[in-house]
Amino acid sequence: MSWTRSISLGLTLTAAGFAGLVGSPASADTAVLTPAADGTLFEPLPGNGLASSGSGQFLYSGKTNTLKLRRALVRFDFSSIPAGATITSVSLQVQLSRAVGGPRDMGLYLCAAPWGEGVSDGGDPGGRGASPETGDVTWDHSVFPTVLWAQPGGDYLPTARAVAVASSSSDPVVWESTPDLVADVQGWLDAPASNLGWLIRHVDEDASVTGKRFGSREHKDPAHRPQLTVEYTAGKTACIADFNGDDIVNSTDVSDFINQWFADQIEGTFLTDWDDNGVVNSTDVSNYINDWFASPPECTG
Ligand SMILES: [Ca+2]
Ligand SMILES: [Ca+2]
Ligand SMILES: [Ca+2]
Repeated sequence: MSWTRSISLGLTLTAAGFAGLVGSPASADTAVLTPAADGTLFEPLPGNGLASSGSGQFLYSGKTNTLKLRRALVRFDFSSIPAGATITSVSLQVQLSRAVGGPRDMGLYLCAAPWGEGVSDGGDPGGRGASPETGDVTWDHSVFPTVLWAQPGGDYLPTARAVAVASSSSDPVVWESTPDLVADVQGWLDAPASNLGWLIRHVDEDASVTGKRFGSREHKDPAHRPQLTVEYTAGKTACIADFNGDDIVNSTDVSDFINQWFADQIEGTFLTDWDDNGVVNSTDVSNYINDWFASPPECTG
């Protein structure tokens, strides 16, 4: 058929006229997530037992006044973000509640092994942790008491994905979005089994007393819990405008779409309900045409 056709909406759809129908692009959404799991690696003093605080209110990074290191772990669940979404921005905030040693750079590092969270609770102030319980992380264990890290202190990749300054005792620490953080979350969304989370540690671990304490996901005040803000656009496959499924996007798809759109009106079907809102109307035509024009070269042959 010709796709110059006057339809009941009063629109005359011509090839040239489609350009005038271009409307809003795919909508942007934001998810604010608290961790699915978090904990601290407590470097033990010689002769002392291992410690953990899987369910305590606090996480730690830096060096204590006994000159032992602390490193934190956080992992998030991205199942609330639709599969196929495109991640556009990722930032993490934690809330400090104790700090020594002045401003320090804290980095996010990609964790390289699965790890657990048990019910140990170091309490408040909590900087020494508590005896580890089954499933906890320790300086030596990714899953106490059965699984060891390859390296004591945790397995992680050596380059920070983002760095933020941890300043005084009551400030938030905010890691602003970086391409690396966006890539991490995109990868975890696309392949959830690869999601091992981030390790948080001071960039300079040689400096003397530097310890920082911040809220865990178990903190009694939700405002003190880590918050990951993820911005994304809902996913559509690149060749979504291939309406007739012949692996090429061309004018036949437009005429087939318009034919089906009229058929939907007559038959009460919804095959052209392009925005999935339960109504077949002119918005679906303009949205389809948007997607048709947005088709990348690999879809149009
Ligand atoms: Ca925890
Ligand atoms: Ca096609
Ligand atoms: Ca619709």
